[in-house]
Amino acid sequence: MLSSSLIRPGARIRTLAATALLGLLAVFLLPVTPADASAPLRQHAAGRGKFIGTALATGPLSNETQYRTIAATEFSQITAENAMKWDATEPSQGQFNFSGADAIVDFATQNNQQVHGHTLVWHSQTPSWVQNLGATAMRTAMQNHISQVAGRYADNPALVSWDVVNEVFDDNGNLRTSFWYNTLGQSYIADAFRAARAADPDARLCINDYNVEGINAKSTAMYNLVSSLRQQGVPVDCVGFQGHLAIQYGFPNDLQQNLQRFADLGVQVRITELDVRMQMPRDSAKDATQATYYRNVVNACLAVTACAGVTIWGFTDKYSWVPDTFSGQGAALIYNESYQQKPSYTAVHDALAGGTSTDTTPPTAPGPPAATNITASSATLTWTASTDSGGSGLAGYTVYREQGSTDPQLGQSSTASVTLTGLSANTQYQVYVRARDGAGNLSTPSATATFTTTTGGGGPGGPCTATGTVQTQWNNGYVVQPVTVTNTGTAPTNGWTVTFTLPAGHTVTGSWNATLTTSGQTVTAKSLGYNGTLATGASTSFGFQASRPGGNTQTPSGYTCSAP
Ligand code: 9MR
Repeated sequence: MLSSSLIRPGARIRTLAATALLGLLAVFLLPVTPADASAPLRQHAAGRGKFIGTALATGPLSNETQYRTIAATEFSQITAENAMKWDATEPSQGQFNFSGADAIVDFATQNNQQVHGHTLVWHSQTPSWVQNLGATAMRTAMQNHISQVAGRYADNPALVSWDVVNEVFDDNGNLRTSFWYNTLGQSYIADAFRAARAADPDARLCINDYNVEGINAKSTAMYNLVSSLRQQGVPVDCVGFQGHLAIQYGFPNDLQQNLQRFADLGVQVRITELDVRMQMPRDSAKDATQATYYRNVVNACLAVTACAGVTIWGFTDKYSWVPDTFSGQGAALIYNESYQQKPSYTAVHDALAGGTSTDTTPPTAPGPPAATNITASSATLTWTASTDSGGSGLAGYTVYREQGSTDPQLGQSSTASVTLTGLSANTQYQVYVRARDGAGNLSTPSATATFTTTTGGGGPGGPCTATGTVQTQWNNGYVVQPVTVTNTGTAPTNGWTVTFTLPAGHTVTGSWNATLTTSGQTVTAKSLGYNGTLATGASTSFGFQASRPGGNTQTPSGYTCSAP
């Protein structure tokens, strides 16, 4: 929070007061009632005391009417996707260019929107002239850049907040060894905040990062840094959680809890760069899952008083950074390439509009699943559909494996059937299904069904089994050791092959006691000369190490052995 002594007397204070009064009037005069159900996002967000933001690219902003219209109508806060970054604003030392940044601020002003400045100090999109400076010159250049860029908009009432430093952590929670850190040490962070406060005393100053949505090593490092900076009197007012999510990596279910622990430090929190990507092509099941992610993020922010709002990283799939960065992935936003609203738009809209009348009635429980087409690694489950009467509609089903305290998900479907893949051979599975509705309510579980996958292998050397144990894991990697291979046949093996499924985005980085090859998500491990022969009942083992996207908690599954 800004203390009043830090607020400079002047135009901004009067503007803030006037805005607050208008906001109050808006709340009283324009209650969000069912008659407003189709109102734009920003109207519903205002009714809940939050902003709804989007990142904007200056190209389409200057030459696409549809882009401008949606940006102006639907959103109450704007972030420049690139136009305020260092490479745009100070490409060579002391030569400032504010054409793109001004275009964003002017657009926001015309449309009665706020601007969140992004970003003053980052390791990326910073020209090499900065990176090559020595320590003293680099610190001076940083302070000058902050002073010029934040200073330019300090008296502009549209510009309300800044990402002062961006992405200062590695995924394991260590400070990123960027050129900033390597040249200046950790002190550059506090120095940047102090310089920003001096340049714009009444802007809210944020630290921003990705993979910090859930409670994990990186978000805990962020928590500790923010706490310690504030104890030292460094002006950190706000924490930005970027929210670059992917449906294949699961939703960070502790998002609300995580936001709240930061809020309890006394800082404002916000979602700054929300998008939810998927493996292409889109389909209705993926769209439904994506919509649930968007809804959950908005609901988490609504549930935390100190959460100021949610910014989506662009709004149309026509202009999204995702396909350029993650090959084969996309469709991460709330409008498609032709500016049609997607289910994710409806989810954001309805969550913001929901008020207290959100659907809280879960769907009925699905019927008991029946397993057919059972192989060594797959099975098809079919059940009687659920119904939903709460208003938000049935969104889909999740299949779980009954396994005690935490039951892992085996699959998801938007219809009353799914084919599970990546199962282990010769293994008994006890499974059940839960339905979910558009508001994220989960039904009670169906009755369980039990089936056993068939035995893999079975060639001349006899069948074998493989089981993998995760020996150790960290935020963005793990070691599986041992993968135990056992000859369950009646004759010795003459070489064995184990296959298993690597979750999307994971990469094998090392292995021992077997030769591993990867094709798509399937890894094939072949025995070596010295461990291919196993007597009946004998075991051997191999191991491997893999990396995975930070924050992703999946590990491989479906170890299947054959000994042809
Ligand atoms: O969306 C931005 C893309 O157009 C740029 O090419 C990219 C360059 O690094 O930056 C993207 O925005 C990033 C943001 O500034 C910081 N968090 C991650 C965003 C996605 O990469």
